[in-house]
Amino acid sequence: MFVDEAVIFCKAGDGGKGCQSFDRSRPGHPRANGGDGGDGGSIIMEARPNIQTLLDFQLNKHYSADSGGHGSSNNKTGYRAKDWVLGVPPGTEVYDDATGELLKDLDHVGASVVVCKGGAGGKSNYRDHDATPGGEGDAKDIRLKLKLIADVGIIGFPNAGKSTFISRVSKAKSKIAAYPFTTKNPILGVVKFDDGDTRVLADIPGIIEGAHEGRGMGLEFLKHVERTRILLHIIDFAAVDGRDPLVDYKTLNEELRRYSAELAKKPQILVANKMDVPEAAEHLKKFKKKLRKEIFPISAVTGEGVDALLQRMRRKIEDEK
Ligand SMILES: Nc1nc2c(ncn2[C@@H]2O[C@H](COP(=O)(O)OP(=O)(O)OP(=O)(O)O)[C@@H](O)[C@H]2O)c(=O)[nH]1
Ligand SMILES: [Mg+2]
Repeated sequence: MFVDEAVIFCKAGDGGKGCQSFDRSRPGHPRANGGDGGDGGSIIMEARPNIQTLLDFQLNKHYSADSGGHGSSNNKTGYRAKDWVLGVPPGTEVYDDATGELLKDLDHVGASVVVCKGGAGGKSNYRDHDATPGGEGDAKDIRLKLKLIADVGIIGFPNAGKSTFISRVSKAKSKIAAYPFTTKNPILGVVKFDDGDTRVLADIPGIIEGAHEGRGMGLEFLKHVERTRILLHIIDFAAVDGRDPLVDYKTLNEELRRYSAELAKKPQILVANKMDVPEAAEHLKKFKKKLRKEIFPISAVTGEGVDALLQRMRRKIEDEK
């Protein structure tokens, strides 16, 4: 299951107590010999490859790191508790839920942030006049928001052929079927070019008119294409049941604009899909008469036109870098 938001409670470990003790082996000459307390463990979030969802954080919402050990006599220091490093998908934004402050955007593999710092171990009487208790570990609610990282976002109406396309050009297994909203979650696919270079595509659920009012799957999934460099806008040119590709094109862009002006400005490559259907050529002719924009005719089923599209896509990504 794909989960892109979660709130968890994190508590870092407390510092161990410093020890107050004396060596009294020489009568009349007590010597302080307490040990320091150990530091409590911190809680750290780190972006890791191969994690694609925040599902684990919906199932398990409490994370507390161990406290440090107390110091003891004979200058024995308490043990330092281990930090707890929680792996999250790259693209996870980490917020302090109470203040709404963005602590860090973990936008690449290896990026990390300490969300709750462990308490410092207390000082012993060996170090200070009087031993001190350890510090308290931080505790807070942390909100995690995942925005997938991909070079290309694939958008379009339900049934336009988005999943068919991503399944043809990558190893992604996006479910394909002749009914709307087959795709319920964003799916990433990696396109590999002949020279070994790769680009990441994101297939998201279809968008329909009124999506901004919550119709269909709504616009929620558009956040997963916010970080992409370009969009592939796939339009269904089979246009059965009296549909008009130009109306589809305009309607989808209007929904995009309502979601975010910035996203609406993102460069698009227009794709005329289902060109293997006999009526499609006629629909494309009409479309081109009314809209003078570059458009790539393809068939995601037969593969016709797909290579030319991929080459264009690759160049356009470079242009946007
Ligand atoms: N003839 C023809 N049919 C296609 C082509 N591409 C997709 N289809 C068919 O169109 C239907 C929908 O394809 P999907 O790839 O599931 O469409 P989608 O855009 O991912 O749809 P949602 O996930 O519901 O938004 C399926 O029956 C596909 O077989 C094409 O190039 N030619
Ligand atoms: Mg789909």
